[in-house]
Amino acid sequence: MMHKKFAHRLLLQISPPNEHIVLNDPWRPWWQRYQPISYKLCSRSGSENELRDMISRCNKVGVNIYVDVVINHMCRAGGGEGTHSSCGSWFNASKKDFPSVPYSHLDFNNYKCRTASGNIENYGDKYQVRDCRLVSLLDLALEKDYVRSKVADYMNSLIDMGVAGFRVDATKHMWPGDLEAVYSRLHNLNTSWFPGGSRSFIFQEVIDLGGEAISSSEYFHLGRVTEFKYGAKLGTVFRKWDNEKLCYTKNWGEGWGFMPNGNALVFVDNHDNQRGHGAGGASIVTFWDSRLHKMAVGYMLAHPYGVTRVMSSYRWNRNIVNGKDQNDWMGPPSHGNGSTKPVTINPDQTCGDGWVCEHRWRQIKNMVIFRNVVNGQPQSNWWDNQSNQVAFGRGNRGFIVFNNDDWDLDVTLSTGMPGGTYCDIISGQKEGNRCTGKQIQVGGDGRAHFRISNRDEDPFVAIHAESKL
Ligand code: LAG
Ligand code: CA
Repeated sequence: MMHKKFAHRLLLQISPPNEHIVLNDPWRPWWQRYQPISYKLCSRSGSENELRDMISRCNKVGVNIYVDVVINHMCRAGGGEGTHSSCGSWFNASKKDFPSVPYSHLDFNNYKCRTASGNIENYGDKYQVRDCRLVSLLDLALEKDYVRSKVADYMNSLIDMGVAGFRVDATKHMWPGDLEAVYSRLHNLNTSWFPGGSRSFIFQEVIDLGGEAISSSEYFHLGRVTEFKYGAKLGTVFRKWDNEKLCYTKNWGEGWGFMPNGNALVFVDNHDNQRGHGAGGASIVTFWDSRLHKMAVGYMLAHPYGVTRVMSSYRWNRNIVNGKDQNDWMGPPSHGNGSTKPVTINPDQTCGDGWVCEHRWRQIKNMVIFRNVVNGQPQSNWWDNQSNQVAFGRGNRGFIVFNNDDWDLDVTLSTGMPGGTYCDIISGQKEGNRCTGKQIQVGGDGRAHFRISNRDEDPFVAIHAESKL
């Protein structure tokens, strides 16, 4: 039997844990971790032993680890020669020599790429996108059995340590057949933590907003795929840009032209688009707009579409000039030697020292529990005011109400929930036999009265089966 504490299963994606380049200009940007030097497990986050220790401590408390694997490329073509790397491995970027893997110039897509610069110049040409260099990064020849075996060995070393799966970086830039060959070599998950025969959960990063040569669907048979339209559209809706209204999300999901529910990995923001990298643009809602962010993440977690991912961030000196953040490169809170500082936890359980930890915000943490409590239930009892006030349930297990209008919400709704007194999990939660925030009375007929001021700290209310007194 599952221990109660484990009933709410949590998944955790970590930054690339392998050896990466170390850069001085700009100083230790976060994106140095997307420039591999080898598959040794030491990064600015720590050593192999520290990684192993984290994986086993997390697995013990029901938090499974998913690793961001950068397997399309190594460091930048002009990345120099020397030991400016996180484990101190020597490399020579201009000779394409990475002896700690080892990879030599034979392991890269050299003349296979037909552009003059050797870089991707036209996203309308799928050969360029797969065989040329993404932003000058040395492109691996994944068609080679040798390269496939090195990549699979790296992923297997992580599986054997106890990780549960992978976020595959830059998937669009790799041929589906090459990925299939790599995935087919992966071990089953470690039976110290997972049932025998378990396979990795794989989600692949493909930016497909439409209008390019490569479509997300080319990767559906290999694993889940990121749906970048989701956060871009949800941000537009919550910001009320382009005349969008929350009531238009009645058919949210496939009805909005997103990929099939069973293929999608969805998120409000990610490490790229929260700072203007990647895709999504200005509509993306991040912790910098915390009130909207809590609402958008709440909406995502309440809605049945997709497998959901919550972002957890650090703060940086954001400095937007003409729409571009001049400090979009700034890395996490770091020591003088560039290693990442530990996350400090305040007495109230929030994070300190520059760590934002959205996943610890009460509203977001409680909505993750909501999602688990309503798991498997269909969307039900939709209501809207033809503007930005909407409500919906998940069978008889949960109900949520949003007020993103500039006036109060005051309405009686059918919730589908059994009668009783429920604690709102946004303004507070259930503690013992009382609510620390608002209480919602559901009548024997399933109807309940909701009042949400547009000036509330968080203008939404959510109740679920386990928040009942
Ligand atoms: C990804 N997904 O496909 C990651 O989500 C994204 O964070 C990675 O880019 C990218 N693919 C490559 O793994 C990040 C930064 C880039 C950065 C790159 C390499 O968003 O800005 O490029 O990592 O570190 C940087 C400079 C470029 C330069 C390149 C090589 O911004 O101008 O050409 O380094 O020097
Ligand atoms: Ca490639």
